[in-house]
Amino acid sequence: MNMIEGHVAFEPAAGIPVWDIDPYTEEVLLNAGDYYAELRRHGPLVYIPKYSVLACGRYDETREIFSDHTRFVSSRGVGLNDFKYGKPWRAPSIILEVDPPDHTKTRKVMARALSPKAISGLKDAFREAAERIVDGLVAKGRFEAVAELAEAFPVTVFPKALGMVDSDRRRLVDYGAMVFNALGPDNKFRRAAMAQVPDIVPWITAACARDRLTKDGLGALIYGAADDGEVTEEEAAMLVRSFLSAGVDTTVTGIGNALWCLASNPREYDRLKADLALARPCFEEVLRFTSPVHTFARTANQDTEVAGYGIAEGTKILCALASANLDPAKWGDPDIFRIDRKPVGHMAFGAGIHGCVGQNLARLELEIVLSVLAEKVDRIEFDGEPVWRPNNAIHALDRLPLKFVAK
Ligand code: OVV
Repeated sequence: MNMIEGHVAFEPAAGIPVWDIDPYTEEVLLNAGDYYAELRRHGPLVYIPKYSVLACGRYDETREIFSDHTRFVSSRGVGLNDFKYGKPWRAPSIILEVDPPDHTKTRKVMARALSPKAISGLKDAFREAAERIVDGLVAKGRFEAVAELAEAFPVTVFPKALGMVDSDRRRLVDYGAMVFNALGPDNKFRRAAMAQVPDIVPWITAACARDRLTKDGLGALIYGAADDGEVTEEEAAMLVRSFLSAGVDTTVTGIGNALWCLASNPREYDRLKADLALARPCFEEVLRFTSPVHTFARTANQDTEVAGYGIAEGTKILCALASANLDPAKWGDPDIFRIDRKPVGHMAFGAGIHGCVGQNLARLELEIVLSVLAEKVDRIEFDGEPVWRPNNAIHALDRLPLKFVAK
C-alpha cells in the first residue's frame, strides 16, 4: 500500500480534474481567495496529486459531504491522517473524531452543557468582561487587537465559564492552534505545532481533571453526566479537553476577524451602531465572509459517488468550508460584506451531526462583544497593516493594529 500523509494514495476516478496545487503553502493559506475561486472553477471535485486527496469547494457538494456522516466518516480523522492506519498525535477526540453510535452519546452530554438554557447564566459575566476590556482600549486609543481584545475576551470569560481553577492564556490559545495545524500535512506549520506538544499537552490534560474544575461551571456539568452514568469519568475528562480544543482559538479568531471586517467596512459598522439587533446577523456574516475554520476533511468509508464522480473507500476529501461560504452560485454577491445578509446555511459551523456543538456559546460571546463595541466605540480604524497567521485549518489574524475613536 502506498501511503501519503498518513492515508492510502489512490488514482482518481475517470473524469475528475487533476489540479497540481499545494493548498497548504504559506502563500495559499495567507491569501486563499484565488485558490478557492480556482477550486470551484475546476468543478464539484478535484484531485490534488501532491497529497492524493480530493477537494471540494462548491457549496452544494461541500454541504452534501458534510451532511452525510454514513458515507463520509469522522472516525478516520478530519485531517489528512487516516486513523485506520496510523496512530494519531493525541488520543482522538470522543466527539469530533468518532461516528455514531459513539458520537451520539457524547454529543448529547456536550449539547446539554452548551444548551441555550445552560449558557444563559453566563451573559452578565460576559458583558462585564467585554465592557471592562473595551473601556480600557477606548482609553488607550491605539492597540494591538489580536492580543488585547480577540484573545483577551475569550481567555477571560471561557476558562471561568468552564470552571477552570488554573488558566494559562498562552497555552490555551496555542493548544487550539496546535489541534488545527495538526489536521494538515507534515509541513512547517504542523511541525512547529508538534514541537509545542511536550510543553502544552500535559498542562491541558491536567487542567481537564475533575479536581481542577469548580463545581459550578460547564466542566462540572460534564462530570455530572459521569455521575449519572452517561459517560465514564475518563470520558468526561476527554470532553472537557474538547472544550479547550475547540472553544478558545475559534472564538479568538471570530473576534479578530469581526474587527477586521468592521475596520474594512466602516459603513457596515455605522449600521451596527444604529441598530444593535444587527449584532447577531453581523457575526453570521463575519463567519460566512472569513470562515474561522477554513477546511475540515472527511474520509469515504465506502465506494460511493458525489456529483456523478466515483469516490473509492479510503479517499480523503478536503472540504473547503471557506470556499463554500464564498460560492457565488449560493450567495450571489459573496465578496460583499453585508451585516444584514443573514447568511442562513453558511458552513462556518459545519453541518450535519458534527455541526459545532458550541455555536450558541460562540454567538453569545460575539453578540456581546459586538454590542459593547457599538455602544462605546464610534469608529474602528486600522492603525497599521493587519497580518494574517497561516494555519492548516484556521483562518486567523496574527496582528491587528487598531484605533478606537470613542463615542
Ligand atoms: C478542532 C476541534 C474542533 C471540534 C472539536 C475538537 C477539536 C475536539 O477536540 O473535540
